[in-house]
Amino acid sequence: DFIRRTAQVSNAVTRPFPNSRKVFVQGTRPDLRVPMREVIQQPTHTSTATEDNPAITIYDTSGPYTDPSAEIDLLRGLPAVRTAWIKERGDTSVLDGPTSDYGRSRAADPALAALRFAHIRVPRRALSGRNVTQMHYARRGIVTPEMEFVAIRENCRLAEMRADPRYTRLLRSHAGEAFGARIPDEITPEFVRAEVAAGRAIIPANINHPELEPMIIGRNFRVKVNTNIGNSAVTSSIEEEVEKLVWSARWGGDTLMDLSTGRNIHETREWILRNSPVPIGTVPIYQTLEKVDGKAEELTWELFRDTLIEQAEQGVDYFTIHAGVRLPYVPLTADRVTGIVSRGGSIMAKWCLAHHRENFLYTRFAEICEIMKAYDVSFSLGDGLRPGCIADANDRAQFAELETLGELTRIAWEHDVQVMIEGPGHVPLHKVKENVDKELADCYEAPFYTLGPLVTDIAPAYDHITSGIGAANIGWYGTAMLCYVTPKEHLGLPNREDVRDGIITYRIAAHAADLAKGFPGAQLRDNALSKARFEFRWEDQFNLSLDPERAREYHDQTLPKEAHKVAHFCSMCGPNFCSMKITQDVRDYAARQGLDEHEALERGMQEKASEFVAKGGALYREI
Ligand code: IRN
Ligand code: FE2
Repeated sequence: DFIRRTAQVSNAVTRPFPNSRKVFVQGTRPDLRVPMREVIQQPTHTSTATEDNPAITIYDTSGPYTDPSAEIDLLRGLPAVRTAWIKERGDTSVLDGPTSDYGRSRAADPALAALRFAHIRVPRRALSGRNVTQMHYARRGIVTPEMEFVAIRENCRLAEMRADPRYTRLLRSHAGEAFGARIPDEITPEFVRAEVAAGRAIIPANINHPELEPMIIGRNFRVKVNTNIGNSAVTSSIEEEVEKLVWSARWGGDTLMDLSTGRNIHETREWILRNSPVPIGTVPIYQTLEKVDGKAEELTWELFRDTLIEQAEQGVDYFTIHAGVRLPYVPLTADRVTGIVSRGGSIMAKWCLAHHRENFLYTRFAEICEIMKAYDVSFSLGDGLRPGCIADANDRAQFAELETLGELTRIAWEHDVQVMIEGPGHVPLHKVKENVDKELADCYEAPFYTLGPLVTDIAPAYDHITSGIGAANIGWYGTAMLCYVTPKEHLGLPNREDVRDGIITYRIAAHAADLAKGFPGAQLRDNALSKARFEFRWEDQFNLSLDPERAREYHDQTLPKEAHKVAHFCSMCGPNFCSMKITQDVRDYAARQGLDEHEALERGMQEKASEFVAKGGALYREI
């Protein structure tokens, strides 16, 4: 009954983007098709001519949900686009449910047995002694389909556009300042392989998440955005969880962490994974804590290990593991204003203190690596001692942990396990760069993944903004992925609109960083949108924006009529005082009079000035 009700996600989260269509760029094999979104533009009409504007291709995280031709049935899950790639490598075996070593939790869970995904998906693991990580292949010189996929995806048809004269002016761009990042002019599959082999980038892609559209996290690629979802004791059903995933991917979440706790945690995760085109991360210590009824001191390595295997087998792509919270570092937090603010960090600190023993995640780290490499789960090494306020930023506790994360990175890489490093938190703007520099040095350039940081503590209800400022800066300096923060941070559970505000804020930060770094082709969308704005192509201005729906909505609050969508003004300055209209008038005037544009501008401005005075000189007017 429950299952039947949730077979489809609602139109509220899948409604198509205006004037957009899904396009696929074909790779070297027929089953390698990289989805992108193309925004169709309208022609420019001037007094003298009509000019066509070319379509703009946009990096697309939304998966099949925005493809009107895709048949989506949540009961079946998304098409498993990677299955053939994984099978062909010949290094995995199929797990046969309850009889497998790793199947204990599945067998013990009657609710899971009722799930209908079993008929379409059989979990796999590496054949004994084999390693199935993208890093392992990369280091042996193998370019996997996943690597080719992300190369095509990062480029977003840049080579095609460079060869097409209609894009020449739109491709103009500033050189960036990349702080030691080395971004090539075009991303090749071989470049992807080399970056993954060096540990500078990761492709989170569990062999049991074949529904995934691969993406890459590294500072020589586009800056990515992670979103978080979770249920809580008081809210959320499973169908709401899947809708949250679709919602997150729609607005541009590149990855998603399922931070659910409580009842149905395993089933919730299964539904999310089977229906997710983006990599899914979790913090396995949360579920382990549930298994001991919330008593941190009762956690054991064995329980944690079983939880890791359970989740790895389901297809989780990356695990936050707080292995750097070492016993001797806990006292370093004693003088802090806000102590330990990480959930996972505080759980492990409590365990360490209760037993007065070293963190078992640290002492068992090599054993954890054995599990990670059997499924290709990436590490997201947790920042359990991140600063929770401006006063605690960059303190000894934070940096001691970071140094340990570097030591653990080395161990993971000995196992060819992919690693990224989690970072803060709350940091004043002038201390942000030091975080990146230290992370790159101490963790051997493993990708950095930060939560904001918030650059001030004084704006609860606006912490998407306080953190978005830190995120744009830290992304520019070299952080590879930004963990979003919603306006409800520190206050409560975000609702759907909060999530949207958080994601859009972080897409702004990530794009600002890409522009500043000079990522090839990043400026195209800015150029196209600005040209549309200048030419009063309102529809194109909305459609090219990060949130076309809200842009249109705000415009329509004052100028709702269809006719206004071609009007050469908006309600900010009104019809007579629009600077862009004046400039265009001047250009037309110059063309007609055979004048130089500067002379015409002088004359035109004078005319407008008299017009302004004649009309009473009011700057704000009702329209
Ligand atoms: C990201 C960077 N630093 C922390 N994060 C995210 O914070 C992490 O990936 C996870 O989604 C969330 C909660 O982590 P704690 O509070 O358990 O450390
Ligand atoms: Fe905080």
